[in-house]
Amino acid sequence: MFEKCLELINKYDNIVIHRHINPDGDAIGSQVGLKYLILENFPDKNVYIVGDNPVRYSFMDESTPQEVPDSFYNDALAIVLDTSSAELISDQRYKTARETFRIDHHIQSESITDYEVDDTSYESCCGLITAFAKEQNLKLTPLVAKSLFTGIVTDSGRFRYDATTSRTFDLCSYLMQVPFDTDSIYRNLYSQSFEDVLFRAQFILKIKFTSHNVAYIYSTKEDVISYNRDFFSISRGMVSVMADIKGVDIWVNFTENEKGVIVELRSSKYNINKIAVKYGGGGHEKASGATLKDRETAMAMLADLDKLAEENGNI
Ligand SMILES: [Mn+2]
Repeated sequence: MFEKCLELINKYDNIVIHRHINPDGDAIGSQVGLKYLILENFPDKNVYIVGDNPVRYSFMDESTPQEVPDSFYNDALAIVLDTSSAELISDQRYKTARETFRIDHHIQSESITDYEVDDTSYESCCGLITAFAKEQNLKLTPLVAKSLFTGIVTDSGRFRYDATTSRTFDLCSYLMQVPFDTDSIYRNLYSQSFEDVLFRAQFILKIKFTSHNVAYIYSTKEDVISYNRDFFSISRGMVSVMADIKGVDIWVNFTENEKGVIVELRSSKYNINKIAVKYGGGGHEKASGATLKDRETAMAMLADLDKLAEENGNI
């Protein structure tokens, strides 16, 4: 599956690894994991990682993005990880690389690189990088294994989402042949400041329900200013306060910004992706996002989600 990837890595001395903006554990884990996997097995290569700041995931080892001069791209391979959407790639200079390759597990909307491996049956991009290491018999290091394991853990919802399969555990078993501290990963993932606990509590109090039990939160532009937080920690960060409520199978977080209304949709049971796509968004079957033009469109989407819940028997 990864022959072309190996061929390209062999061919280029200069490699830049890109990921999506607002990186999550999988984006950072796959980026750092692949970088050190290449450096360990091809020690003469120059491999860099670029992108915006990892913020929430800055606890991950070696996650700080590097400075790469424009000229480096002239004779470089750019590898794009964990995104299927061109505008979500952090650092658009990937387009200036001699050749481009993409490894991803998202539903593909368009072809954006010269070559790619896109397999939506994987729980994470880190799972795919691990499969690459295993298939090509590459040597792992503790840093590589820890980075990839972190991405598998975060993107599988701690091994909880449907995408978690026996292969997920096979790949983790493979990574754990190398010693690394799993407890430190979980400590970093679960610990939160008291301020964050209070912030979540504020959102919990804002939860509303449609007649068929779709949970939602709507934050206006004014609300967003009053939170005094970065947008991402409000929009994607707070959707999870509605997870695990008994009787709620669909939940949505609407957050206004200058582009319109940013929506994060989740479901524990149903395919909400089709509704995200209907409104120009995308993502996964049970976790998708979209950007809507105004509150009215947001309410139309909420009505569609309510209908989906009704059709599936929610009272
Ligand atoms: Mn991912």
